[in-house]
Parts: sequence; C-alpha cells; structure tokens
Amino acid sequence: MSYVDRIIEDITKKNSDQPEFLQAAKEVLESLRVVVDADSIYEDNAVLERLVEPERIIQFRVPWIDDKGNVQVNRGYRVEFNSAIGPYKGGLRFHPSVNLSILKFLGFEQIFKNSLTGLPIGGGKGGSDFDPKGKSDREVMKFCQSFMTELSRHIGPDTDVPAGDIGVGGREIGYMFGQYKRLRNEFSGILTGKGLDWGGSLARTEATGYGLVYLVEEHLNQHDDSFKDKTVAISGSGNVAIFAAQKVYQFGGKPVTMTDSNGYIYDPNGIDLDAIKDIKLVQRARLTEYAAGHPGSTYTPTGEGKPWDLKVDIALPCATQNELDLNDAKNLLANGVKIVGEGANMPSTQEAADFLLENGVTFFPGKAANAGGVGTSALEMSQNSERLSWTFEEVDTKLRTIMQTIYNNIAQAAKDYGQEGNYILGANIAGFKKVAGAMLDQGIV
Ligand code: NDP
Ligand code: 2IT
Repeated sequence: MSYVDRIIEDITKKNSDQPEFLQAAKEVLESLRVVVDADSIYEDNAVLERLVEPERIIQFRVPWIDDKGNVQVNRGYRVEFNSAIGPYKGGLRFHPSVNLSILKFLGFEQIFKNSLTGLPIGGGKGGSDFDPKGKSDREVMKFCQSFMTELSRHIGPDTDVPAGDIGVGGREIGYMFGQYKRLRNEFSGILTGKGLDWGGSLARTEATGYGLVYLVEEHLNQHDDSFKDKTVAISGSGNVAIFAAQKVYQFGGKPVTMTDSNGYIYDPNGIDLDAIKDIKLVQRARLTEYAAGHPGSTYTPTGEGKPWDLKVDIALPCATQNELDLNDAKNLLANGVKIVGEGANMPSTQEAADFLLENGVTFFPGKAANAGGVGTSALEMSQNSERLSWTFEEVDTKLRTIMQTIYNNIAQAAKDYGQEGNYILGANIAGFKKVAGAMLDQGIV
C-alpha cells in the first residue's frame, strides 16, 4: 500500500466522526502523492503522520449570563495544528455549527494557506458553538469575556495569535482584546483584526476580499484579460463577500448576487454595497431588507435557488464550507462560467471542484485565494512588533504583492508536477513543501 493510501486509511479510521476534516485532509493528501512517492525522506520521518495530527487541541467550558439573568454554557475550542514555520495563526469562528470536525478542517487548511503567504505563521483555528445572532451587544461582550478568560492561558504574541472568522469581527475582537489586557495587564499583539486606534492594521478589514480579487485579476492579467465588464456571482454578505464585491467594482466588474443563510439577492444592476453594509454591518439585519429599496432586484429563499444558477462569468463563493455542490458546478458550467475563486474555506465539495477542473473552468482553492486575510494579519503582527503603523497604501501594496506571488507559486508548482493549470495541486504542494522542510529541519517533534 502506498504511503498516502496508508495515511488516508489511518485518518479515516481514527476520525470517522469528522467528515469535514477528512474531506480537507484527503484532498491535500491526494495532491501530495507525487511529492512523497518521489522521496522516502517523508515516510522515513513520518511527516504525513505528524502533519494530520494537531500538536494540541484545547476544549473548554464557556459559562456566561444572558440579559435575563440565566446562566448559559457554550463549548470553546482552540486547535493548535502546526507550528513548524511560526506561531499558530488562524481565526475564531462563532457559529452554532462549530464542532471539532469543522475546526480541524479549518486548522488543517490554515497550515498550507499560511505557508503560501510566504510569512512566518503556523496553522491554528478555534471558536465556539455560540450563536451571535439575536444576542444583544452586552450578551456578546459577556460571552467574549468568558471565552477569553480561558483562551488567554493558551495564546500569546509568539505562541498563538487568533483573529476573526464567521461570527467574529471587529466587535468581538475588541471585547476579547479588552479582557486579555485586563487579565494579563499587558498590551500586546495577541489578536489580529484589532481596531485601528489600538494596534490594528489598515486594510486588514478589506484584506480577504481584496486579496481574492487581486489573485483572480493577476490570473486574468497574465492571460490578457481583466475583471472589466465581467458579471460576478458572490455568496455570503459578510466581511469577505462585501470587500470582494468592492474590489470587483474597482476593477470594472459587476457583482450581481449576495447571500445569507436565509436566501439570496440578485440585482442585475449590480449589488448596492452601501445598502448591504448598512443592513449587515450596522443594522445586523437580514438580506430580505434589500429588496424594498431596490426595484429590479429579486430575493430567493434558501432551498428555492442559489446564485450558482445564474449566468455569470466568475463565481466567488464567500460564505461557508460545502455551499457549492456538483449540481451547482454543472449549472455554472452550463451557463458559461470561466473562473471559480474560493473566498470562503472549502466552499466547494470535492465533487464540484473535480468537475470544474475536469471541464476546463479555472479553479482557485480557498487556501490560496483567501490567504490575503491571514497574510495581512501577519503584517499586523509585524507592525505590532515594531510598534508602528503603516499607511493603507503600504499594506495594500504588500497584500497585492503577496497575492501575485501566491498565484505565480501555485502556477509554477502545478507546472513542475506536470499538471499546468491545476491550482488545487499547485497550492497543496507549494504550501506543503515549506512546512515539511521545516518539520524535517526541526527533527521528530
Ligand atoms: P462573516 O460572519 O462576516 O459572514 C459570513 C457570511 O456567510 C454571512 O453572510 C452568513 O450569513 C453566511 N453564512 C455563514 N454560515 C452560513 C451557513 N452555514 N449557510 C449559509 N450562509 C452562511 O464571515 P466572513 O466573511 O469572515 O467569512 C466567510 C468565509 O470566509 C468563511 O468560510 C471563512 O472561514 C472564510 N474566511 C474568512 C477570512 C476573514 O478574514 N474573515 C479569511 C479567510 C477565509 P448569515 O448572516 O445568515 O449567517
Ligand atoms: O480563514 C482564515 O484565514 C481567517 N479566518 C483569517 C485568519 C487570520 O489569522 O487572520
């Protein structure tokens, strides 16, 4: 049995209750066959066995008191997956669906993504099954303070630096930072995505969405094309989706859809981003609000259609895992889509990604395409270390360079292994090589 087959069999046995983790791990392992079969150093040093096993998982109780005075209890986690190339780095997700399978898939992806940024950051992820929806600001604050009371024992600017993800934005980072500072009497860069007046980086808020569009634009430019006049389907209406749409407009394209968990809006005139920002970031309301002020737009509830049913040139899934399945991939292809770029983490099922790739659609996996967020988080860490703040233009220019470099590196890796244009393979291999090299250098740890 080959080395990769043996590892797949082993993780399938050990993690049979973790479908998302197995999905993410198998995809990477399949890509690595060509690398590990060519050199026995990986098997001799059990690199894959170590890679699929988190260095540490912390699970804890998060008790808090709601506005009615009732005691609530949630589960908190931090998966510290791999620190071969730097301190653990990765977001915190607050969503009722959060469990170990989801956090292990996200932490595993983060290892390779962070490696692709070219910056010294290891892979980690955390979060809670807490649902911020419908909670008052006070309740969110109480929860965040309790969550950080335990998490603070495990993180640090040179150990583990969490950030935002689904359900964790500027408000939550602020409450968690305040609690850490109070507990430790220490003002340090233990989280990224901080407010601009207290250690945050300009352009971090925009970075994931902008980075996604920079990567796709780089691909288009290298093929004498651009976003200009392209119609774009975007899913999600949170941090990543909003700033991806903003950059699409800046490059002359037209985003026509956005989604939340209840449904999607289609606006053939182009999504009104000011309205979305007001609904989602200020009112914290639902997309159903959009239709009223926007004649010509339509709202389709979840279960009755998806943005992937429409005729678009480019699709950018920016909401959540497995939101684009084989049927959606078929619809996109039938409608002439040319590029799918993943702003979310693993938004395409394995079958969807394979189908798109096999049918000539250019496909950029999340670990490459959404790496601008964590890349800019690493830039925030640099600024915190030197106690300076760079200008928006400085950070944005570095972000664009990071995304251009990622594009070139994944394209080159795919070519080197005889699969030109297979950016899934390219991203997995390019991300792996640096981490595996560091693991070999550092011995069996
Ligand atoms: P936000 O919380 O800001 O927004 C999430 C969006 O996705 C909302 O519109 C939300 O709708 C929707 N969504 C979330 N869960 C589901 C679900 N189960 N079904 C349908 N819709 C859902 O999160 P982000 O924009 O930060 O994150 C979006 C994706 O991007 C995630 O996959 C995340 O891991 C990834 N990502 C984020 C980065 C960042 O810097 N923030 C960096 C790299 C990747 P609703 O409001 O109804 O829940
Ligand atoms: O999935 C991701 O890369 C993020 N949620 C951002 C992580 C970070 O540390 O900025």
